[in-house]
Amino acid sequence: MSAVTPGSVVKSGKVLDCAGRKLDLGTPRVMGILNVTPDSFSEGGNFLSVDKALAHARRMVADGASIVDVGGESTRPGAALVSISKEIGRVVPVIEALCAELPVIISVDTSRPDVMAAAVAAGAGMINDVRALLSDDALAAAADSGAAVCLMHMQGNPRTMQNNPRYGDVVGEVMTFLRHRVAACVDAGIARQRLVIDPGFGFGKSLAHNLELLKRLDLFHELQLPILVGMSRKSMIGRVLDKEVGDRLVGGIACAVLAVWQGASVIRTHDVRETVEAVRMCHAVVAGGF
Ligand code: 7PJ
Repeated sequence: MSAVTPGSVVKSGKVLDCAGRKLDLGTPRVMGILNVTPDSFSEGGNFLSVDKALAHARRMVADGASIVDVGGESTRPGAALVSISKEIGRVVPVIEALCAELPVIISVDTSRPDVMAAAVAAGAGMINDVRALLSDDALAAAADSGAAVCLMHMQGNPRTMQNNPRYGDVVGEVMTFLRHRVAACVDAGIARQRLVIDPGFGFGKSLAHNLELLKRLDLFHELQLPILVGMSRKSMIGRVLDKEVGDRLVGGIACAVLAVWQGASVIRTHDVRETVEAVRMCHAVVAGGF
């Protein structure tokens, strides 16, 4: 821990522009995961109806989530492909209902330009794209939307990414990728105040790669953008602790704390209540002032 400067969070204290709404990232925020897919790996099929999705989102907001991330296409290896209209049909009614009721930022987890546009028209303030706007027309759709964008790193594609991930220097290569995507966004007219970066834990990374990225997360401040991380219930925790997906909460909290300690601004999680508590405790130490 000696290489880590606890004050680093102050460097990335920023306000994120989410289609005109401002999200203050001066304190780290928790993004709650709302899957509206029948096949996502840890909560498969639980929140398929709008009412169930709403109830779960209400719970996450009451527990302290500042962002709710709505996903209609599973990125799990081997997951079935969903048509664009099916994805829109899943996420838009949920986003409309959430925006009408909840005082938080709604994010859409998608790589498809038509879904981005429909979701932002329905009230979403953030686009969370695991493909970092590399799909055809995604850059322009995101730029036009005015929404904030989370740019995530992935090596390969979801179907094959875990087959044999390879890097010379994982931190350097992920950072180079994100630097190029940030530049592409700025060139396309997306202001830096709308951008968040994410190393993409588990997306084309071995256990060793994931652990190194977490250990060196503070290096990503070089890009001078807020950092989002998603490690909740992922296999990096299962592998270290030898735990099944339903039994990874404590490991996930440890990862969240290590990320906030190094200045992460947003923690994406299934376990909002516990993560909010851990993040607040960690931030109290990081921010000082006592
Ligand atoms: C991530 C994500 C992540 C961002 C998923 C899962 C797999 N979006 N979407 N970062 N992971 N930004 O939730 O386990 O790590 S889907």
